[in-house]
Amino acid sequence: MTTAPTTVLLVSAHDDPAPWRRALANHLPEAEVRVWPDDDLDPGAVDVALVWKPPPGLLASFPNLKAVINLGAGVDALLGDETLPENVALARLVDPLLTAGMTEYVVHGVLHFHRAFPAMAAAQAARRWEPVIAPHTAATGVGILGLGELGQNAAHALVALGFDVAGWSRRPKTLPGVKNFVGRAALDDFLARSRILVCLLPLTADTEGILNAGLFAKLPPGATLINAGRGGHLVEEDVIPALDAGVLDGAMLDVFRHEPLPTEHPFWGHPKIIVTPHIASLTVAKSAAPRLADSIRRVMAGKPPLDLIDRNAGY
Ligand code: NDP
Ligand code: OXD
Repeated sequence: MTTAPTTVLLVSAHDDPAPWRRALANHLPEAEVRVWPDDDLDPGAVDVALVWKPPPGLLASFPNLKAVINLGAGVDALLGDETLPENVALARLVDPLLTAGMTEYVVHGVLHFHRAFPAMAAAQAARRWEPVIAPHTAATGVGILGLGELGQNAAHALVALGFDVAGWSRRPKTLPGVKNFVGRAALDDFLARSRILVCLLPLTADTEGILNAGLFAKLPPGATLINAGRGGHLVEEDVIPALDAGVLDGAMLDVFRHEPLPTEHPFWGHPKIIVTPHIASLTVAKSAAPRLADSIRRVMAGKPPLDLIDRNAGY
């Protein structure tokens, strides 16, 4: 008896399909990989969709779809599709290189602010020899909003550098060297000790707009902000007034409400804002494929995929 191959459909206008085809051929040779749009595709054949920002409504058109796996960690765009079938399991991506890349970005940003590189760049521009002596890392409180896959790894690297690291999450965590603050009730205490605040939250109804003037005022004066979560976390209009008032002393921003950030946006030219174009970390097909293959095999065996999304929590 011959069994039909697993049909995996790749849906992404942002990804080159070639590395995905190669990586899936290596790690999931039993699958037939199709790339959307595909005029010859039988919608009933699709077992699993691998997606990044799929067009709303598309996934509902595959009647035998068993699982959708998001090709990024953030699932806000996927969950925005109100037609997503209820009976289809949704999962997100966990990829060792995606995690490592985010840790590099966060460590770079934290060291940049901790070692006062913005002040030294300003001194250089004015040809002033002005040493700035940074405190020891142990005297600098770093607070990470979101202690998931990415937040935990970044926290671990910052602990290794000696920083005084705390993390905020919904459920309690025990992580070596990291003080854990749980839920809204603990947020103010967490903020009060966060000289450098890093946002690695998912964008959900609970976290939208969390980075706002009220929150900045609860940080130590002159704190700095690194946002690599989502643009929707930040109330953009609150940033420059907080910098002008000295409430914040700098911001490194990777994600924005409108991407690409419009050329006329005031963030581009502000001396205390570093803009990066949503590159804090990227999915790498070759490193993501082994776990995706395990996950797809689980689905085909009737089990839930790895890294399931909780639709109610929104991540
Ligand atoms: P995870 O789902 O692993 O972790 C999310 C963390 O946020 C968890 O610790 C969770 O708490 C916490 N959290 C969620 N909601 C709340 C809340 N209401 N209050 C307190 N804590 C909350 O996600 P990842 O770490 O994999 O990714 C995080 C985000 O990073 C993504 O959603 C995406 O938006 C962003 N990202 C950005 C990239 C970039 O290049 N800029 C690249 C990749 C991701 P708990 O542990 O208790 O569930
Ligand atoms: C992600 C991203 O969520 O790239 O993975 O932003």
